[in-house]
Amino acid sequence: MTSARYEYDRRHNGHHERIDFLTSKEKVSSKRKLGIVIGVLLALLIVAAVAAFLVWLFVFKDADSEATLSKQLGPSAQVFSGHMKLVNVPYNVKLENTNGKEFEDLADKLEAVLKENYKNDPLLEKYHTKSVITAFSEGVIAYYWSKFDIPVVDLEVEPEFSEERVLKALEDGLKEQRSMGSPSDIKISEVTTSFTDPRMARNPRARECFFRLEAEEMAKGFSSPGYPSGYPSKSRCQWQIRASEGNVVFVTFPFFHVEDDCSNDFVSIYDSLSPDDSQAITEKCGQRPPSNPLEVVSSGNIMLINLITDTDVQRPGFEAKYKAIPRSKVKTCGGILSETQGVLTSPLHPSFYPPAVDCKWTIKVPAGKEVRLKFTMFRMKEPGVDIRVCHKDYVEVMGNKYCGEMTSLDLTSTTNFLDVTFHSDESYTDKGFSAIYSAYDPANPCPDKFACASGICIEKDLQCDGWNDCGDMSDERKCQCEKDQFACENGICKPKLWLCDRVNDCGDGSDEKKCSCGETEWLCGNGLCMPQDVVCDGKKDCEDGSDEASCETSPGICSDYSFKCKNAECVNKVNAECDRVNDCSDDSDEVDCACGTRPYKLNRIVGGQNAEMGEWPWQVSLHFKTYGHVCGASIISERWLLTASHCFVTNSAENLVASNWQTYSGLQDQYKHEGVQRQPVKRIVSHPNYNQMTFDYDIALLELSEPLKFTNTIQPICLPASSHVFPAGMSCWVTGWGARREGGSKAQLLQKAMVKIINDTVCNIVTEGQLTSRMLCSGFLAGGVDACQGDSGGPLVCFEESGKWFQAGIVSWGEGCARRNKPGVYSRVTKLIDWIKKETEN
Ligand code: 4AZ
Repeated sequence: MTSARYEYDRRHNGHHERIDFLTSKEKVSSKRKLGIVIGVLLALLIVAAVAAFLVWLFVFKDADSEATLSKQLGPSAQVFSGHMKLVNVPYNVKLENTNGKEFEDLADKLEAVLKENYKNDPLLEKYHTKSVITAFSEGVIAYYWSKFDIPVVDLEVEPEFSEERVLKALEDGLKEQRSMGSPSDIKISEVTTSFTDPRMARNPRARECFFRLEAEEMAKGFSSPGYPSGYPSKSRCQWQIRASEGNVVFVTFPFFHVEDDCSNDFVSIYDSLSPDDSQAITEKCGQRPPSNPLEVVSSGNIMLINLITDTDVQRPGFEAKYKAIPRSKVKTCGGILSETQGVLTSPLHPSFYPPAVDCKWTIKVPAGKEVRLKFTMFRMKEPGVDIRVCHKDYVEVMGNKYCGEMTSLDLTSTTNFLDVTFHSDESYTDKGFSAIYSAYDPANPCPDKFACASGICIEKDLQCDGWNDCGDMSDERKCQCEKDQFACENGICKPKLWLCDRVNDCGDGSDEKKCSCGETEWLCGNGLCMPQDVVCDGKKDCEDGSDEASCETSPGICSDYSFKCKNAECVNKVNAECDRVNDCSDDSDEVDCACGTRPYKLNRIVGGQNAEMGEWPWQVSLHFKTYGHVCGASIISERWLLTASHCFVTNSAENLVASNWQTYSGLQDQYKHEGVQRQPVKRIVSHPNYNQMTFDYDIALLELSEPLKFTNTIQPICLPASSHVFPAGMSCWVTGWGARREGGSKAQLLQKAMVKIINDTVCNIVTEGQLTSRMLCSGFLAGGVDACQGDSGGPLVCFEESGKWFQAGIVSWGEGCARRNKPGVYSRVTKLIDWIKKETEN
């Protein structure tokens, strides 16, 4: 500050001096005249120097900095690849051997033809540096790539490179060859070209990490280099796979683990022998669970697999199995289906369907009946496709095209015929679809059931229960609302308890409309109105703290809803901990934040409730003696698990003996223990205030004998600060191997369910006053979704905007499971966090 002011004054003084000098002209002595001449000369000199400086600054310096910027960008490589059809060359299997003389001779000639053809375009000729023939296949088809290197100084020409331009030069070459005769003895009838990632361009004659494989009926295998210890960084590997004519190539990857970020490392698969974008089947990275292997198939008898690794991050890589399967098995699809019910799937489902396939099924049911078609799985995702248009791969039913990913699709015909067509184009394929169809009587479409407008049938008691069971709301219209129900404006009935709970239960917002407070009032989460000035006054006025939850920082004021930093500072920001922003001056809000993420690549099971491998990596199964799974728990650190006290404090003293328990982390299927870490319990720490009668303080900690090793499927959950707010209406998830219905048996596969946080007033009413401040309700008052016996101790987790999962609750109790107006009750972690911290520190 001081030095800045000093400089300002100095400049001002100098300025004044110059003004004085130029304005004192009245009486000029000869001595002065000389002084003036010298002064003017000096001034001219200064002006010239300033001008020279400005010229340098704006002309030369700019040019300099531009050159520096360009140097940072580096030269550009444009690569195009495709294939050429040769007409007068007989096919010889020896051409498949990239090291043989036959390959070399023909490749050399074609590489020269390509070079010649680029002379048709001065731009292409100037920058063309290399063309390489990578393979031949029957036809005769030659696969090539061409590279154009643009030096830094010419980077502005880069946008002029296009597929059309390259194709035109090559086609002009074909025309010349027709009119004037080819300079070589080779005739080309057809050529394609497509932009290609320069990293794919490799010369098969340089043998390093290049493989030619012959697919046969019996499956054979190959794996990425260094598998399973880890592939080398900066790998460029290629596998050319061929099958004999009349077959297609099928490849499955029983193990697949490549770096998560596809822009670094990836595997790309082509329905061609050149890495031609327009023939790409798929591009994948990340890790895949064995239950969801990548399985691809070619449309012809060739396939190219590329592995590109760029960074130093090394993953195990992949293991692949390949075989030839008769084309007739893949391409024969569709037909007439005349049974009254049946199944239809995309070719090879659930493997990826092949590129370039068309199928048509005609479902024909007895006259007078109609067809109901229900898709149980639908995944036809492709980059750059607008799912409203579906211009690439699609399923077409009754004039409508479907593509992308859908969780449910139910269709009904208007006659006793229904045509279903499936189309896949040359590029990008996916898992396809599976659908079931059945005939129904339009006069009585749903015997003993309710018929939705869409034609599907649902159980009768789902009608007018406040839930959109049909998917088109037809089960919730024209309902006579019960006494304890509220009539939404759209005609749906919802429980009165749901009025003004900040959740749009009606779907049209009418249940939340008439609860607005006056203009000068604030609406609390429980529906009560408070004067506006209670908001952000540092005091909790609403029962749910909503008046203090979303305040901007007001330094110095500490309320129950402030995050308390280690240095005793307060941050008045909602959910400041682990939100990837340093709010405390000592950064203590962002320590211990390696939690709440799931690194495993996921694949959703449509319509199901089975969790996937790695989806809930903090979930633990607690096994008691020989009884198997008894309770759930969550990982909160390498050594500590969080669970419910009622799993241990029972009428039997045995439950409190640590050695009677085993913990299973990384588990999804109770019978599959691959990648699972089994750990005995060293110590059970149950909350001293746990009350067996009321379930108050239903929380316990398990100390493990050995620390867990975190992996993609074993990760800790984030614990919320005591100030963390999980507002009513928030969607959270509960997971466990508990019973799938009240009184039912335990699940073999980990189950997941989305439940909503319920406001405390409603929760207290529905639990008949049994709620304490250490409890919270989550679920649906309509019932149907809930935790159940065996889920106890497991986590209720919520995804925060920061991109992390936080544990809001511990499954504790409830009246039965999934009953109407009887939501699940959970131990409230925010109220118990201080105890957790105290017990687990050091
Ligand atoms: C139990 O017995 C249990 N519906 C857990 C949760 C719920 C009910 C019972 C909540 O472990």
